[in-house]
Amino acid sequence: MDSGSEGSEGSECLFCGIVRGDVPAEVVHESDRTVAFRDVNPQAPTHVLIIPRRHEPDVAALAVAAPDDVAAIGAAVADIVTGEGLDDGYRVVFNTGASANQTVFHCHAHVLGGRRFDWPPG
Ligand code: DGP
Repeated sequence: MDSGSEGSEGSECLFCGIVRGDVPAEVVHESDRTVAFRDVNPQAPTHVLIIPRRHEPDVAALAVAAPDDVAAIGAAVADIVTGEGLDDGYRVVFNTGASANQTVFHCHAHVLGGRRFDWPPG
């Protein structure tokens, strides 16, 4: 199973590697439950990924297994909005499943800001 495959975890999961510090990342925020770092392929002037330290494949699975981690992601969003100066507006996205272009199957919230966003999304 490759590093981004559904169900991978532990040493097989890219984002678990970032949590452990084995995979380098530009970390911008940490809490006891979350790590946030800049996306390697940014889609906006600010593009931060927030991940739970716990490995779950998506936000729905995380909500079942560890609802406090979902709340911790929300709290991290608030800190990142303040830290990155996104008070004018920003977008939080959980791509979930292959048809929504999820490519890394360790739950992550994209926090995007610094430009305008269209609706409906593409
Ligand atoms: P998604 O398509 O929603 O699964 O988003 C996965 C994101 O992860 C994508 O925007 C690119 C980012 N990404 C993939 N590999 C790495 C990496 O090694 N480091 C960092 N910082 N971001 C990564």
